[in-house]
Amino acid sequence: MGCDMSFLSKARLSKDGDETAAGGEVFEKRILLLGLDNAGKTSLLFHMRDSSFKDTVPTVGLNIEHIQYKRYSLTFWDVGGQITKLWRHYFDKIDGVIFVIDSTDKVRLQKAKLELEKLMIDQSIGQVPFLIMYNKKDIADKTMSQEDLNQSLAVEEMQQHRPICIQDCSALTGSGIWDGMDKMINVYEQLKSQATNNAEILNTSKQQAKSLPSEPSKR
Ligand SMILES: Nc1nc2c(ncn2[C@@H]2O[C@H](COP(=O)(O)OP(=O)(O)OP(=O)(O)O)[C@@H](O)[C@H]2O)c(=O)[nH]1
Ligand SMILES: [Mg+2]
Repeated sequence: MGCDMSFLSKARLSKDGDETAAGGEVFEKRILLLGLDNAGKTSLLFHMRDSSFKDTVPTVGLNIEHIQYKRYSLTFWDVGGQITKLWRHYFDKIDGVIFVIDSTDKVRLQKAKLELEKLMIDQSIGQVPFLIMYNKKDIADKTMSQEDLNQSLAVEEMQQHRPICIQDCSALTGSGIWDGMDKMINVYEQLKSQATNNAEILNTSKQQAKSLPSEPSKR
């Protein structure tokens, strides 16, 4: 499943467009990493940072990492999954959410769904894109298929509320991690080109308005 782009007209635009020393534009995004404890959020973050798998301990509080990827300066906020009530403290001014699911954990899938649903309808998060990462895909004999996971989580229904991308991945092997980020970045690129188009349309209509005679011509 790719990304449903129908939300584009509703999504908010973030503060883009700082210049780098080299003259290219850099786009800053603040992304929250959420999901139940043991889902693999910190492992994914460390793999993005170091390109290798690192041992983790359960996160108490949060980890923050800045990662440069393509034209994007990404700040990830990895919040511990044990006390989900604390997540709301980090909802302000975010540009996206990565929700990590342990694809081998059938028992807690419904709990993960409940937490995800709460986020989907939370007004304070805004219309930012969500990327759902089905992690631990390397555990071949235990992982649920993407189709089954989408169905159990009712992803299609959730897509009515906000933009959602889906990605299988493994923080152990690294597979799928950057494919997921590319999907998220693709959404940002679409939002950007939509904003440019809107600005051009506004500009053209302003110019057309200026070129109209201010008073009707008298014969
Ligand atoms: N096989 C496998 N194990 C993984 C993967 N990702 C994480 N793990 C393991 O799952 C456990 C939990 O990983 P963490 O990254 O600490 O999970 P977390 O979501 O940050 O958990 P909290 O900090 O408690 O919220 C650790 O033992 C990891 O080594 C994966 O893709 N494959
Ligand atoms: Mg953690």
